[in-house]
Amino acid sequence: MKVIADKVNRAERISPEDGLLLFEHGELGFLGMLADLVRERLNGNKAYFIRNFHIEPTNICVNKCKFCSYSHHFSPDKWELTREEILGKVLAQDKNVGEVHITGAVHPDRDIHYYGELLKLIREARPDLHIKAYSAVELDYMIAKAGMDIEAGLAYLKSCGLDSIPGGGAEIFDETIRKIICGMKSTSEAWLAIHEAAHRLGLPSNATMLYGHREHYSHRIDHLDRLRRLQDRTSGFNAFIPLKFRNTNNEMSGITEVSVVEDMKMYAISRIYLDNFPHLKAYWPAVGRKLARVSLSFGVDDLDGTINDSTRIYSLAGAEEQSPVMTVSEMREMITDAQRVPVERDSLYRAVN
Ligand code: V47
Ligand code: SF4
Repeated sequence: MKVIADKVNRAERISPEDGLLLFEHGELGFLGMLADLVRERLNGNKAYFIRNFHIEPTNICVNKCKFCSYSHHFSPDKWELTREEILGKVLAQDKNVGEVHITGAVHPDRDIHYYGELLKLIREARPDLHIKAYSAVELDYMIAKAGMDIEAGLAYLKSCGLDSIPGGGAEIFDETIRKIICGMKSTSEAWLAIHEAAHRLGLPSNATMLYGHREHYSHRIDHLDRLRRLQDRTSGFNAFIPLKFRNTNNEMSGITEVSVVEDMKMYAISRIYLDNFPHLKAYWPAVGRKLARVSLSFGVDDLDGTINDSTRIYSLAGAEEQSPVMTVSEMREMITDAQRVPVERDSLYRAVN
């Protein structure tokens, strides 16, 4: 532990073995202290938030992930928004809302041209809005369906208005566990290749990890390590977002959710391990606002956004926030309460206002 602390102090990279040791034997206060050091080195006293909203176009899905409470396989209804409904959601937003995050299920009948036209429609309605859209899993399906290669597909979507890619669909890269919990989904290799291609085209992205289910600590380190190696090559990731598995209303409901201590360990070790990721995000609709507040002391510097009650992925899976909305003053208050300076950001982490 002393050797690892010395490395972190000297801003030296820790090894996979060090990371595993931290998971297995690191005491929470010690991990928090090291993570705080890394966070402060990268982000000073700032903690970020953004005014954003989500659009979830459909819950009709070709896949059947066992942890999913959102898709039509586990919901009483099957639905898809029309273009008019999507446009209505965009037009309903205040002009200070700077980002839309679009992600949903993998619809069997929608192809890349449908999603490209959607981007154009949104771009025309709000030329200033940053469009962060389509997880690598959605992209993989729509690009393959069009018979395009990854680079051509992404370049087409970029030309329609795509600005960046969200981090969903990464789940857990270890192939054995991935097969058990979401065997039908795009492979880990495909997820990584799509993000790498996006970075080459100048589209930044985020990365996530679903933790607290069937995986072992070694699988978490393997996941972090594959991301760290990709980021070494491209520097295209903005943020890493650990996503705690929530067990309501899905095929994995028999698995007990991990403790808050485990959540904070996950944040802290992610911050220490991913020394080349500028930001660590706590997605408050998934963990609840109390835990998001605590996470600011375990390496987190970004609380995502105001959301405006526009996502159901987590409320359906049992998260505390059933109608997630956070006002700008609540964001500021939460951050100030943690002795940080609140910074309203745009999608590229530039301060606004
Ligand atoms: O990939 C689904 C996760 C992800 C459950 O890029 C679940 O800024 C826990 O990726 N328990 C989609 N997690 C959401 C996502 C995301 C969220 C916020 C910000 C960003 C960003 C990306 O949600 C899926 C999956 O890992 N998920 N079901 C569940 N039961
Ligand atoms: Fe479909 Fe995504 Fe749910 Fe998997 S997690 S079943 S890809 S909506």
